[in-house]
Amino acid sequence: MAQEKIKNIMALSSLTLGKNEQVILDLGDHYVGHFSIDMKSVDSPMDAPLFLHLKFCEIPIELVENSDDYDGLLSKSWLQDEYMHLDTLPQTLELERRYSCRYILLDVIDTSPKWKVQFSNPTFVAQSSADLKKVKPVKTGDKMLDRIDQVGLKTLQDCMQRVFEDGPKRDRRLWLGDLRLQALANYATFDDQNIVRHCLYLFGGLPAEDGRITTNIFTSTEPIPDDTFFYDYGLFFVSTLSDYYEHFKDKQVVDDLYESAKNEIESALQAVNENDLVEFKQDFFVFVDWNMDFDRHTCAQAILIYALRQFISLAKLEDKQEDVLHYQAILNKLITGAKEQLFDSNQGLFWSGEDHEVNIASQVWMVLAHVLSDDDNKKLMDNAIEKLFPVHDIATPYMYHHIVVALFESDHYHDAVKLMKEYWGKMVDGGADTFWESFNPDDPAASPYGSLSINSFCHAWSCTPVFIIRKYITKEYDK
Ligand code: RAM
Repeated sequence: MAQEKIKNIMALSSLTLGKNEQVILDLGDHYVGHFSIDMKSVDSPMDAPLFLHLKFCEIPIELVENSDDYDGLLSKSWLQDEYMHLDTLPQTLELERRYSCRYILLDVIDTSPKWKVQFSNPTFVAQSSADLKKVKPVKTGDKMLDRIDQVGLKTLQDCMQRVFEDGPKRDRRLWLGDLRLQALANYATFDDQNIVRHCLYLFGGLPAEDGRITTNIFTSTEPIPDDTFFYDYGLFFVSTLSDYYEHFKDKQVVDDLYESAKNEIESALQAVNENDLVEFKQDFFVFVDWNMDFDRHTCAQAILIYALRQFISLAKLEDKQEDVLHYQAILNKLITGAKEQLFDSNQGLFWSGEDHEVNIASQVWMVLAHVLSDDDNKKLMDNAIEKLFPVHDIATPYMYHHIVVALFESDHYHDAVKLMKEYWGKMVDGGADTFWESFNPDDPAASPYGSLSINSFCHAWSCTPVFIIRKYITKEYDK
């Protein structure tokens, strides 16, 4: 490793590197884009090719992890390493692939004993479809919240490419659960209507053969729907459509996608049993969070109620009276079912599944679904705070978003702000330039995929403080 720290990038060419020598370039912030660099040989004529390894890293820890040791669940091909032989120098190396990074490792595997390589003119051309200059940074009067907002904005910007990507390092594609939150964050900030409309049409226009809406779409070629389905993500198509209408009042999109939304509601209702409760008879998968160890039946019931309410407002908008009456009756039964069969009045909390498990996610989703009156929602969250806080074993900012919003919506302003500062603030204290896909403060090195190096460290579902702050704290955004 070249031990020198050069502050001026123009001085890079003062270094000559041979076998096993490395240099790290620091872009100063996280970016998504393309990299090129000039290279020439120095000393004797090149009597062997240059064997070069480049590694693009979002956070410093990726620099010290050896990709050869990777043994995680997802493909190793997501690790941003390149190995190449360059037979002749000088030349400009222009890499075709797009990278997501702040740090670039130039790792010279070998030159030859007789010559060395000299790098110059490193160039990173960053790309995004969102312009940070268009967004007014918030002034909350709290330094940490303001910093959380900046990091959140950068996260959202770097994930806004041709579509809303989940993460520009991995999986680089459009996921429905992520889209719902990205769209909300976008409304409060960049306010790009086209990108949300485009993503909604992709999901609505590319259903599976049975009409179900996929969880995610591959968008780097002709769009291809994936063959996986999550109960909650499918319902969030309805939710995203409804939020879009609420924000832009663009009825044409609702006209076009109403039937797709209705199909999705119909397919979700198939999981409701004769007691008006969601029961997973078939191979339903409900995501909610990357911690897979808690029961999700009550979350699924609440998410169905949440989305059905939004669907009914779309049915009213479309003037479908029959649908309004039909689905309102179902909604009433689902709410009664939840209150009468899932609520434990002794504890003042909802339980979930056959073992009557009490978990945070169930309370949070029931609050968000507004199954109880506002007063009872407040009491529910009081009980959750007393018995289930501090929060443990929640793996993602995605679920923390829902916890924080449930606190605000149940009149727990201070607990909400405190939790947001503790959780996102801990990533800021950990040096985050952009927020991470997964973060469990009790176990910061945890990964849903068994290896930290495959995690995405710029992941859009973690950017939502930009929405939460503007909606609930500075109240600049009112939807
Ligand atoms: C991850 C994706 C995405 C999320 C799914 C469930 O693989 O990155 O963010 O929606 O999991």
